[in-house]
Amino acid sequence: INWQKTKHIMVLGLGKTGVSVVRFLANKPSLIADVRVFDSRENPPGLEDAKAIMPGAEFNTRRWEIEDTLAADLIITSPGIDLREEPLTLARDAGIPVVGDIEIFAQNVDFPLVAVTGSNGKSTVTRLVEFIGQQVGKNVVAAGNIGLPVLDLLQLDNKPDAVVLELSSFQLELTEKLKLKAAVLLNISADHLDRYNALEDYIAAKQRIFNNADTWVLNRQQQDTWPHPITGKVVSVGKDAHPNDFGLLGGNVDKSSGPVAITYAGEVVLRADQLQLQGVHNLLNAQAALGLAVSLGISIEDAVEAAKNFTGLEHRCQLVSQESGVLWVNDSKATNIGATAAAVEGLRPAITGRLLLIAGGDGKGADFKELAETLDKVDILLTIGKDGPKIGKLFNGSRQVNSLEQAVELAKSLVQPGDMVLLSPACASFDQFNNFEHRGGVFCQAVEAANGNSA
Ligand code: UMA
Ligand code: ADP
Repeated sequence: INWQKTKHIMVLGLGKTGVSVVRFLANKPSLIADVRVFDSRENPPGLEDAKAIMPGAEFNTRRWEIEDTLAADLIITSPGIDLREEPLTLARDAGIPVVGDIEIFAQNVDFPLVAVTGSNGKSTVTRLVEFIGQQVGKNVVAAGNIGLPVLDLLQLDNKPDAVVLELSSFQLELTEKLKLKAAVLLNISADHLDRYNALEDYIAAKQRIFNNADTWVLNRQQQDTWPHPITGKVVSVGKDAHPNDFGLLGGNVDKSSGPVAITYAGEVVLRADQLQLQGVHNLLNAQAALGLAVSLGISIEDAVEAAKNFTGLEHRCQLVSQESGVLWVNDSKATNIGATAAAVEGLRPAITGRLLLIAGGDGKGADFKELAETLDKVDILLTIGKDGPKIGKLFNGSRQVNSLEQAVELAKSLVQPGDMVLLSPACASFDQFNNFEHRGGVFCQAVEAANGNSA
């Protein structure tokens, strides 16, 4: 980006990203450009903040048109905006640079970076790397899709020793110069298909994370997502044993018992019961986090010791009650099929009784047939929300209920000691809730009420 020659900047979106972009521009001494900000909502969340930060900018609460984009000589867009829309494709065809916040950050940052992408597990791995870094006394900060806009890192008084970026496919679509010490693509399962013409486009966006990465952390069980050619130093993770890289020892993932330990270079480094996270998928997440921590110069021994103290994140396979011997698990963050498959398969070995699954919501265009195999491991299915019936069709005897509270009440009447009730919706929440946190919160309250009422 040549800021000296940029005269007309257009900022698209006024959520967290848009506000951080405006803040960055307001703090840029050499900026000569006028700034026009757009959000198609009447009352975008960041409007007042952005106005206070940059009173001289022009703020528009309307849809941007072709005339607007073609009048700009730099367009800075938010990840929620679809790059396939005409005003943007025409601008790009006309040679007008369209960038995101991550690319601007990449061109201005001078501290070490590692990054995490994948359909599922990003936040868990990102927070675990941050946690490991902090436990060994480094000032490591997590940013990006996890919530802290990356450009705000450039304004910090205390420069971080390293940053862990959680990156979505949307953010990766526009990165060119993102230099990373290490990057991981955890897994790919169908998601966000409303934003891509084909699954291949979604995978290609995720693979861009490796373009300028020294170390590539790759999943051995998902080789169809490996970029070609491989030009970085590979550190692989996987469910199987491996003589040189990360692997798992023992257990039978598809049968009754889970794996017992994480290995590195053929040696056991962490037993499954030393980690406070549930499920086989979290053993993979831990491998990836250890791989990234090592690339930041942390010893594997120190990283493993730190990882033992990590308690995991809310709404991700979080055990919320064991009242009367029934396990109630909140996995509200499972917003796609892959996450629900991982939860069911990863938790199944821990259950002595039956598994009751609550699923449904907004499927974002997913084809639920891919969930059929997972549903074979479920004993009782209750569905909720807009696309609940689509999931229900795949399961004999499933029941659609009107609300999550009703699902919990019904579940309570059906379960007995040894059973697990798992909220893992395989869908986004916005048909019935503000966000996944709201959905998880409603579940937890309903579980408490149901168990309280019965006492
Ligand atoms: N907007 C429009 N028109 C549109 C789309 C959006 O005007 O067609 C406006 C919205 O009104 C909004 C603004 O654009 O006010 C910005 O929207 P945004 O959706 O890009 O949201 P931000 O608040 O900037 O948050 C983004 C990420 N959001 C998305 O990718 C959708 C946040 O990830 C991220 O934490 C934040 O930047 C900081 O980097 C959230 C997310 O849902 C958690 N991510 C997806 C996911 O994890 O599945 C990818
Ligand atoms: P993301 O940030 O990618 O959405 P999270 O760590 O928040 O990832 O987890 C999201 C959901 O995906 C949770 O429901 C969790 O149970 C599931 N999950 C976590 N790690 C994995 C993994 N490695 N493979 C598949 N599913 C996973």
